[in-house]
Amino acid sequence: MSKKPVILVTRKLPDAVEDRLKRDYEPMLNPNDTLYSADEIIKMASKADAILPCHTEKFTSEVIARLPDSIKAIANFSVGVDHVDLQAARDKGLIVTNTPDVLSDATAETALLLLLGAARRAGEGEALVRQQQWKDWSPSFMVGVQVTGKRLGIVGMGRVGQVVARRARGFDMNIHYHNRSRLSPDLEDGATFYDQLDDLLPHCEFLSLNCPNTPETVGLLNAERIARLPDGAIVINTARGTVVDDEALIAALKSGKLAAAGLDVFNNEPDIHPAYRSLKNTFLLPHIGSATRETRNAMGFRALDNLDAIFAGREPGDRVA
Ligand code: 8YV
Repeated sequence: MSKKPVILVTRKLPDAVEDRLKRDYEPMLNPNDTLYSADEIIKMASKADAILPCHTEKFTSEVIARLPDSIKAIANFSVGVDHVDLQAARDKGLIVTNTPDVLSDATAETALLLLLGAARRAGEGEALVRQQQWKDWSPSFMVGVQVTGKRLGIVGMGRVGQVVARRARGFDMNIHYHNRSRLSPDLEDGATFYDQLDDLLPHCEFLSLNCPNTPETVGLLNAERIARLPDGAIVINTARGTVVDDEALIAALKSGKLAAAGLDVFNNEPDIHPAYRSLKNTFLLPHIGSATRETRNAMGFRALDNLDAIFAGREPGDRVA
């Protein structure tokens, strides 16, 4: 019987995923879910044929260059691959895969949760109840922004953006979007397309960021772009923290230019800009976009489908490098 490939799994994965790993591979598991350093990964990788990491492990060009030749693939447990230097991986002949599709519903749910939570001041209200600071009711108490029928601008109308649009239509929201390319009429489903991001912004009572982290999107929501939003707009981010210029967003939340922001992703997670915590008009989540049982299982199985293909000599379905 030929030896099963050895897979270095950097984080604790759902039980069902680890069971399949044990059945089909020789996994090097991380039962305590320790966050490995690059040096530790490089050392452990010398015994492995592939790595199954999360976005918490950074595969910079330096790390990739130091990976042992035994490693054939990096099969990510994530759709975003901004933690991997794809060009360095290609140069080293590594196959890199991700897990698209399976987390679109969960991430869109989180976007809607942020949208509602930010608009209706859910974080602030929850803290009042929890800290026994809820003293009274009055017509002016905890008044927020109504969501129903408002205009929602979506930046990045890929898989997640399209589901956000569908769910938002349940609140009778009018969908406007900017994307690298215009969607076909059936996918667009009546949404208004803007070729230029700057032309979209003045229409956005709500703005949802759903674009990947690429050199083009770093700092995309900066002071100039925020100025183009209507006064009192609400910004939602389930994409990556890098898409936002923190100082500009914080200034706009402080001045009242923006009514609120709902954020699941941040620059420098988990050591986020402290001002986000002290502002009352932020609704904050700790990067839980894909954190449902169903989705985390599906992400793991998708990563394993990719590994199965790689070790069977087939082209993996989700190859990004
Ligand atoms: C995941 C994500 O939780 O898949 C992504 O790109 O941002 C998250 O939803 C995380 O990346 C898992 O590694």
